[in-house]
Amino acid sequence: MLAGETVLVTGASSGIGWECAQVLADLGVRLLLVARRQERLENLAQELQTNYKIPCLPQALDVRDRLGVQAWFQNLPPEWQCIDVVINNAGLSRGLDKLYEGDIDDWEEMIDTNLKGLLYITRTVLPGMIHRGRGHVVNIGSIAGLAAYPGGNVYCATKAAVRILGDALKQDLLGTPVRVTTINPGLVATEFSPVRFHGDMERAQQVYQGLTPLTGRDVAETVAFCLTRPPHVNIQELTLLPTDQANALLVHRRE
Ligand code: NDP
Ligand code: 8X3
Repeated sequence: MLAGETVLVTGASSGIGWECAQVLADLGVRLLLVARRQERLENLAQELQTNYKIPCLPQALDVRDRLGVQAWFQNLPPEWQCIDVVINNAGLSRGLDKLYEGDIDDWEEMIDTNLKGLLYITRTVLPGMIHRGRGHVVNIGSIAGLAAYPGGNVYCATKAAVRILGDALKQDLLGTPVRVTTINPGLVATEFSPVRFHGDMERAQQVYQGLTPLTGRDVAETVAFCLTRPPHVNIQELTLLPTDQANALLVHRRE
């Protein structure tokens, strides 16, 4: 169903984005892979081209760079400009401080990446989708967008904004065949926690201690499920949690 379509994955150098690339490559799509770490993208592209014989274009891009996003799109080779699917996955959290003690640089980074970056990418690729009468926007939200947790403040706010933007975009697209899906994962074992804690691996590992988190592959397979529904079916929002997690605040840890 998806074979031959051009799929843009942001944040493809790690975690959920990296797994989305793997799962979608297996479905025979053409992959446009972006993130800041070019070498990782090139290794991934090479692996996918070899294993799945699909076209891949790895490109370094910082989604926070508004003009950079525009220039990136304008300079895409013509055969890559008709993007059928975008997976807005690039994102991060920084810190777990109380709001009144928070590092404002951390806030800027989260807002600029999770919110503004997602908007820049979406604004850039959507007109073509509408013009061609086909397309699907998948936004990776979070359980953190459904309810806040202590210290989650700005990260949770960015993910709540992703949900509302998905809802708003669906309304703006009504009457077009372009679909919009927001996926809200709970705890997923990726580089997310090491990034949140600025490389403090001990603290990062504590997040998943005593429970079985989701894997990036679990989320990627869910993305693939949403993308492969028939054209009249739009999964608007989907939350997936580890069995050991009930909500953003409540998890079950074994001794
Ligand atoms: P990772 O840290 O493993 O991956 C994050 C990806 O985002 C990397 O590829 C990173 O690449 C990319 N990225 C970060 N900043 C930028 C930027 N400015 N421009 C381009 N790419 C960027 O974490 P996850 O895979 O877990 O995170 C993916 C998404 O899933 C995020 O939006 C996150 O909020 C969300 N999420 C994660 C959950 C979890 O528990 N892990 C749960 C719910 C949602 P690079 O550094 O090379 O730029
Ligand atoms: C990532 C999941 O609960 O750490 O969005 O915020 S959580």
